[in-house]
Amino acid sequence: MSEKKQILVTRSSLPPFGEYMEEIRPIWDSHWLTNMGPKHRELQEGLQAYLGAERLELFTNGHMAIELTLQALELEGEVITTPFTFASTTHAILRNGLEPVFCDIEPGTYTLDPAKIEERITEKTCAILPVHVYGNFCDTEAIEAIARRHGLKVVYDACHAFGETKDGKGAGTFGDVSCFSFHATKVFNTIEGGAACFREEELGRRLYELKNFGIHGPEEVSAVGANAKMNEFCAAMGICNLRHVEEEIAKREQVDARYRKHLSGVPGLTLNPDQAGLKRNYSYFPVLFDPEAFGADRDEVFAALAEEGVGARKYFYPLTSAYSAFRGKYDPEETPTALRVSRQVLTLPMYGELELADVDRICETVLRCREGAGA
Ligand code: T4K
Repeated sequence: MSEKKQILVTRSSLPPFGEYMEEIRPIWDSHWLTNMGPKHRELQEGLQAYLGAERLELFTNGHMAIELTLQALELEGEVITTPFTFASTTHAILRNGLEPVFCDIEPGTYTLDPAKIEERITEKTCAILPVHVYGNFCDTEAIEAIARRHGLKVVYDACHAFGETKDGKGAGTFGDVSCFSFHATKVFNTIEGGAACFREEELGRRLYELKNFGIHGPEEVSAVGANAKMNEFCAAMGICNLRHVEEEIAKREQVDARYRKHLSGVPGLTLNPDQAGLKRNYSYFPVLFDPEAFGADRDEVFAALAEEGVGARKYFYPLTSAYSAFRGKYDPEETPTALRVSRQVLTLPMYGELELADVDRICETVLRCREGAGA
């Protein structure tokens, strides 16, 4: 009996081994391993240009970029946000002593629904924290108009939007701050890493200090910061991967097209939408399964794929508002669209090296789950 080939939801993209070795040689020679060294500075400049950001600070990961951004903005009170996201978004709010106020998402893009934001604003609201989930772009115009009307800050969780442009504008140019993740599972990785993109010089100074314990000078610590500095080996990985990222995105586009060839127009399946003016990065391939119309529910498809050695994932189930950590403090029923999407969504494997024949096999398994398909 032959062992089934295992396919996981993603696979880190890596540069050629020799290229990385060359990149880290100067680190060996200089013994300068971390604390904002030359590789850190080089990657910072490269990313600033690539993301179209006026200013950019690097961090150990996307989570610390968000958490320290909220701290640097000196926010107090309530933050309007989406529960349809990774733990990080909600945790960053709570770890700053702020209160998340969960707002529902749009059924088409799964991003924060601007029509539902204003009813959630109170005198305590200080900011909006939307997520460009799966690289689907938020309605930035509507969100930022609301923020202006009410004097609120906007911090985008852009952890899924690396390299995207909306109407020609880089994803790093929106809101007061846009935060990115460069985790191993992302389109672009620095092993672990992240960045915040922004315009204000003073904010940059605060972020720089907060990621280094709040150290202001050799004899002054002016804030309660953390240690969130990207090290030189991670920066070197980023420098290499940045040279290949367009190639990675182009390969993912082929994978996306192959999935669509098999799954578009199938009753009961909803694929990621087309968004006018958006240059995509193809970071995820989410599919919603409507059990009535498709004939099988998300969990049945998940199990069938697992049986075939395919590790699809339920990103993002459960909603963050339903986490046991919060002991029933929030009510997921208050965001019915997010709740439905979280129960129907499955993200299928997506990475540049994924073979198209494997995409065919994954789709065959998915389609075999339909009622009466003769599995
Ligand atoms: N905001 C949003 C919206 C996010 O999605 C995330 C992170 C953040 C904020 C915070 O950014 P970071 O602080 O993480 O930079 C993964 C990632 O750890 C996480 O970065 C990501 N979102 C989340 C959606 O997915 P897990 O627990 O599902 O990862 P794991 O270990 O199960 O890996 C998934 C698959 O990736 C594996 O099956 C195989 C592959 N893989 C994994 C690793 C660790 C590799 O190929 N290489 C690897 O090194 O969270």
